[in-house]
Amino acid sequence: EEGADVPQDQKAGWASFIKSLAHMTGDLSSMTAPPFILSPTSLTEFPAYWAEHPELFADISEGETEEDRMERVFLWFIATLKGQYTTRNEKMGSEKKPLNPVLGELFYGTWPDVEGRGETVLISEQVSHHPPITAYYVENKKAGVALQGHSGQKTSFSGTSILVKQSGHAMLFVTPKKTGKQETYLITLPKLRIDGIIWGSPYIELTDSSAIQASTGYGVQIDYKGKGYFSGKAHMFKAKMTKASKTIQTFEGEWTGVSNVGSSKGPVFYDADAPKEEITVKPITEQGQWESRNLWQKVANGIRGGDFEAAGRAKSIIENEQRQRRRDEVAEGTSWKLWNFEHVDSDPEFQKLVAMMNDKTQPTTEDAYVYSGEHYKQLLAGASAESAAAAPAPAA
Ligand code: HCR
Repeated sequence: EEGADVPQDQKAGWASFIKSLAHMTGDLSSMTAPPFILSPTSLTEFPAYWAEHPELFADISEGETEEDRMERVFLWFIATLKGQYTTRNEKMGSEKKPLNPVLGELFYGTWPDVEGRGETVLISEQVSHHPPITAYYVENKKAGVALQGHSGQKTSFSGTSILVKQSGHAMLFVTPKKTGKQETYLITLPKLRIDGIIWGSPYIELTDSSAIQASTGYGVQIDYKGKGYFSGKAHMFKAKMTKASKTIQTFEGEWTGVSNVGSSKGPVFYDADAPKEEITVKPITEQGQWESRNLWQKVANGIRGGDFEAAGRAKSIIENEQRQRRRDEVAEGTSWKLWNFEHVDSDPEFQKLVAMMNDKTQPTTEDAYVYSGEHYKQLLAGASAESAAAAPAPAA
């Protein structure tokens, strides 16, 4: 029955939300959805999904050969997918509507240095509100691996599913332990289909293809299929690693489960049951006012506690303040300055890698957000100055 998973008192609200999808013009972020589908988490937190397997991220630079490193990059990429696209279903029962970040919103966190693998840090920032775009930088200095990217979404409605085209791309920078010579990998993003809308229990299926193109000439194309394509299973992929149009290796399986090298009878490539490590974030009381969990605290508490009026009021305060800022900027002839990133129209390394890519997996836009880390570095310097001041004076 339609709306089977929608709470009784929100069925009318869900039905009108579905109707409104047909008239959707811009992005979904501005749309009002009934409370049961709201998530207390902002989209600025999502880039953390790139590093929830910090050991696989760090291990990339340990690869002995160009081919080995390409395979390690691909392994790490596949390992991120389950977290990226199914976490809300696992934690909250279905895909939910995340909080729409404000311009300038920040999300900072780390994964600890365990067994000498090095610390991994995440710097995430909302760099555009209309359309919503989040830029991120993930780095393990010790390992010599860094990821710089940005993510936006263009949504439409098919009548039964929400279709999401991801805009943006990521660049992975690897300094191999073996050669010490930096390699780059351009990563493009899959398309999403949000199914289960009619029942009120949305979930994601990945569609079409994405790719990873290395400066070494190696590349991987990944084709995604849902139920009834390659087999009766959901969340399937097939991938092909090539160099100079020559196939080096194939992979296939479930991105939420087991995948194999070669055919489904080949050796296990990755098992998505492997535990993931969540990011460590400062306590809210120590966060700055632009940091996501601090900024949205009242809204999130309202959503979690079922007090949607309080959530709504808190959200209006934030949004009104934002509107006022934008009006002030217009009046003063100024514009918002990003904290940690710089917008560029394109860059030579990106162009070089795109040219090596198959048309159908190429990103739709060339622009990028280059990490400067200005605000994050100031914060670190401030923190160490504080702890230095608090520490006892060194003995003379
Ligand atoms: C489409 C989506 C917002 C964007 C989310 C993205 C694409 C963001 C970048 C991450 O790296 C991966 C990612 C995962 C999410 O699955 C995806 C979200 C799923 C739903 C949400 C819509 C804006 C909200 C749809 C509202 C429905 C659930 C009623």
